[in-house]
Amino acid sequence: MLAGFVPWPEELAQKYREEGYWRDVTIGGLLTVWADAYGDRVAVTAGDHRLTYRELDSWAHRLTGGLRRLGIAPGDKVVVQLPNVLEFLPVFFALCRLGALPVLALPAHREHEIGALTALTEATAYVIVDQDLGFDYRNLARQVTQRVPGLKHVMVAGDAAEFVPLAALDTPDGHETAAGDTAGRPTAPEPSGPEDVAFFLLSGGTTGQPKLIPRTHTDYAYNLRASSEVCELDRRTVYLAALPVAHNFALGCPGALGTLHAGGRVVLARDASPDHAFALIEEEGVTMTALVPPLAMLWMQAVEWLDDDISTLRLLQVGGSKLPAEAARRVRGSLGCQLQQVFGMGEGLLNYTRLDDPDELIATTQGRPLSPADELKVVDEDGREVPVGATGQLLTRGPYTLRGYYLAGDHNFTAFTADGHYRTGDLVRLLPNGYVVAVGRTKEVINKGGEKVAAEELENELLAHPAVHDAAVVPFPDPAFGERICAFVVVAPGRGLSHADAVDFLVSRGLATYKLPDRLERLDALPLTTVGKVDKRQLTERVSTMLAGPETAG
Ligand code: OOB
Repeated sequence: MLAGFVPWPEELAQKYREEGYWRDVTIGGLLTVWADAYGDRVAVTAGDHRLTYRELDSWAHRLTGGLRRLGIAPGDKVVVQLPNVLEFLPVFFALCRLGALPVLALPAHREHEIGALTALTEATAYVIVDQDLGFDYRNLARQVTQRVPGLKHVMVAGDAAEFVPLAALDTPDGHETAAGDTAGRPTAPEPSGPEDVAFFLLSGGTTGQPKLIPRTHTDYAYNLRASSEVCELDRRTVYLAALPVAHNFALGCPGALGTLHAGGRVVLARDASPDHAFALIEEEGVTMTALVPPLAMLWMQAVEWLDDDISTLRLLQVGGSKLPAEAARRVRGSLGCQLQQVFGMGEGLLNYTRLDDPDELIATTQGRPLSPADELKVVDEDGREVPVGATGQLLTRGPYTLRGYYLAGDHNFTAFTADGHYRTGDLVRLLPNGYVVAVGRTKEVINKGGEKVAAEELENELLAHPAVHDAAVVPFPDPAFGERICAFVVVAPGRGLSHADAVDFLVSRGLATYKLPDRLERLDALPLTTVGKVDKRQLTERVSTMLAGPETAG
């Protein structure tokens, strides 16, 4: 078993097997099953390119051989940073079949994040696209390879420059084909089994260090299968991946993989802008998609001025941060489709409103757990369960919720209870009907419209600036994003630091753009609580009051 992975205790594992949550499947094996079942149906489209299930399967198969010949071995960690391009799924499946472990980075990540991830996992390879949305990932790869000597291979979708083109790995291998079954697939068993780690998702994080979420074949297979069922996907489903498929929501909730499970078709969008997405909805007859709240609100405005026909859209999933009830109530009238609220996390637990729930329940709650085997507890600050309906921190465990972050022993000690419940850091109310209402957080993470920024990480980066003596990062309310980021800094005497200076500095440090502070406020000293900790509540109130002032309106 992978060192640094915390498995479920055998007693629970056995229950999950017996009750049918965990089946004898691997992620790579699922693709084989789907290719056999859905053959020549179109599985995925990206721009003008399309792949049938069979083509996807054989591309993944050829890549598995190519990656192996390049020297990628079972157990190797491979950072995959691909936007929604056609190569994403073949690369993902090929690595899983090889027993190498994809580490799914987001397209928005930069040198700071990729460097940290690569170092933490001791990744030997990195997969990128040449360029996307005006950003050249090959420059990023140059920086990362300089910084992390262990990174041996960089593979590129598109024009590879000095790196390895993915196309060069896409070559038939006579030996493997000869040993394979009639479809040309190898008959040799995959090196990694159903209960092994298949890949890593990135956590939104609570500290300065990145946290990796190990997902096993069988847990994720259940995640995508059960999600596909709850969302009632079938062969007619056309799923628009508008959010990055590297994120759990668009990958397996039910996302791209849940759609393939049902025999539907995945349409990969370059971005989630209404102009692009609406055109794709009309052209491809998209029936469902998933968005974060700011995008859902933007789409509801855009229908007023765009005249694409989006009438095929039946289901809009919204999650990642809280969707205000007023916005939720407008979805049907505005976009002409059903809303589903999703309260989920890369760590596992997913809550969905059900398609036949009454509209008010859908508008005012964040759904109920996906699985009958999900265990949820809401506790007060002392860890005692609160009465039904009262607010407290959500703790959870279940058949697809991690038991520990990868290689994070000390952190796991606080992030999990002794009996293996994950402390979500989310403040919720649990209603008598089992539905969850998201209320807030205990963790120091800013949720900017679904994008998670750990306060500590940004504070550490600000503290690296020579003029900064002290720094504290807090959220402030925003009508579109729910929250935005305010950095309070104490600068050395005689030194100045403008918002623009800070942003330039953070960008030069290679920080992802979504983590940049929206406001910077200077203070002579940070306020402290009676026990001497930075008083973040006071800072949050201070920025909210400043914003309520007449001169800062808008
Ligand atoms: C999704 O996953 P992550 O890992 O990026 O973020 C998880 C955190 C949750 O702990 C919670 O704080 C917040 O995001 N969150 C929500 C929410 N959905 C997620 N807060 C309020 N309302 C919601 N509906 O964000 C994610 C993963 C899978 C599916 C959907 C979202």
